[in-house]
This record gives sequence, structure tokens and C-alpha cells, in this order.
Amino acid sequence: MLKTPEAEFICSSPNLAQAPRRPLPEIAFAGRSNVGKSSLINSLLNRQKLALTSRTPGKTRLLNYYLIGRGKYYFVDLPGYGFARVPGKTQHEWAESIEEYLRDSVRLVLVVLLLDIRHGLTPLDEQMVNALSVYHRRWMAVLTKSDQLGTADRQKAIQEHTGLLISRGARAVLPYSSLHHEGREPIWREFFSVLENKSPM
Ligand SMILES: Nc1nc2c(ncn2[C@@H]2O[C@H](COP(=O)(O)OP(=O)(O)O)[C@@H](O)[C@H]2O)c(=O)[nH]1
Ligand SMILES: [Mg+2]
Repeated sequence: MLKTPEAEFICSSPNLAQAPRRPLPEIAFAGRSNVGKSSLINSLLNRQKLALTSRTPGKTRLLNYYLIGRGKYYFVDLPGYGFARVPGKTQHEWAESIEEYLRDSVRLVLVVLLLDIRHGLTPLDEQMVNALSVYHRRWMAVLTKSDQLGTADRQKAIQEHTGLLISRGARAVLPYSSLHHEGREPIWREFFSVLENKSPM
């Protein structure tokens, strides 16, 4: 069994210039608002409230940095995209901060793209996948809320999404339920495998 690494919230930065300066590898989490990003981070780290979860989507506007494993690497919670009730200008700013991060972050070793297992790739996620490809980022997908489908539908969805996502460049596609904390070990194994070989791509 995996021993859960220690985790500590460091800061929220509006941009890369104000990001923490320690030269550590970064694993970033991206996805639509409400897809279950904060829940996944909390669940993976076995912490109830490390990352702020919310019933009101669109709250996390900043790059949130968490120091993991007593100073070994960072988790970066990227702003959730695609929240319809946010004014157009703000949405644009968020997209810019995500794009700036994907383009310029020097120690980004892995992007974890979260997709709702019931919906898979939406048009906005397509834009994210294109950006990941343009900036040559290594990425994997996590299919969230896997508890929302019955066994047969879940298997079918995993199979369909996996084929598409691997063809689009994902190095792995793994289902997860933050409700039941199901799926932790394979995700951590991916993280450790990437962290052992730290080159950005
Ligand atoms: N059933 C179920 N609900 C989830 C799961 N993960 C997140 N949620 C719910 O989805 C909503 C959004 O979650 P949150 O983690 O705040 O999403 P974020 O906006 O991507 O950070 C919350 O009401 C969560 O309780 C999951 O694995 N299963
Ligand atoms: Mg969140």
C-alpha cells in the first residue's frame, strides 16, 4: 500500500511571475470548472480540505501551489475553465493564465487533464488538448466521478474515452471516484514514474 505523501498549501499566484521560486518539478491539474479537480487533489492526498471544493463552480481563479512529499515537488491546481456564468473578459484572463503556464513553466513534468467520465472530451477540453500538443506537454487523463455510472456503462465509457485520448497523446487514462477514493494507486504510480524521470517532456 502506498503511503500518502505530506502536503502543504503554499500560495495562490495570479501568474507565473508570482509563482513560488523553488526549483521543483510540477504536476499540474487542469479541467473544466466542477469536473472534480479539488476533490481529486484532496482525495489523492488523503486530506479533507486541502484544496477548496465548492458547489459554486468557477471559484478557483489562480494557480494554486501545494508542496508535496516534504519539499520534493509541487501540485499546481490550474484555474477551472468553461464556467458559463463568468463574464467573458474574466474567462479570457483565465484562459490566458492557463496558456501562459503551459507555454512557459520550466518545471512542468506532467499535466493531469480531468474529464467527467460521463462526458469525455468536450469542445473546451479539445482546446486544452490542442494547447498541450502545441506546447509539447506530457499529459494523462483522469476520468472523474466514475461512481456516477454503473459497472457496464463505466467499462464502456473507459474503453471509448481511452481509445480517443491515447490517440490524442495521453500517456495514460485512468478512472477515479473521489467519493469512494477509488483509483488512487494507478494514478500515484503514473506520478512516481514521471517524477523519477524529470525531464519536462
Ligand atoms: N459523485 C461524485 N461527485 C464528485 C466527485 N468529485 C467531485 N464531485 C463533486 O463535484 C462537485 C465539484 O467538485 P470540485 O472538486 O469542487 O470541482 P472543481 O471545480 O473541478 O475543483 C462537488 O460537488 C463535488 O462533491 C466524484 O468522484 N464523485
Ligand atoms: Mg476547484
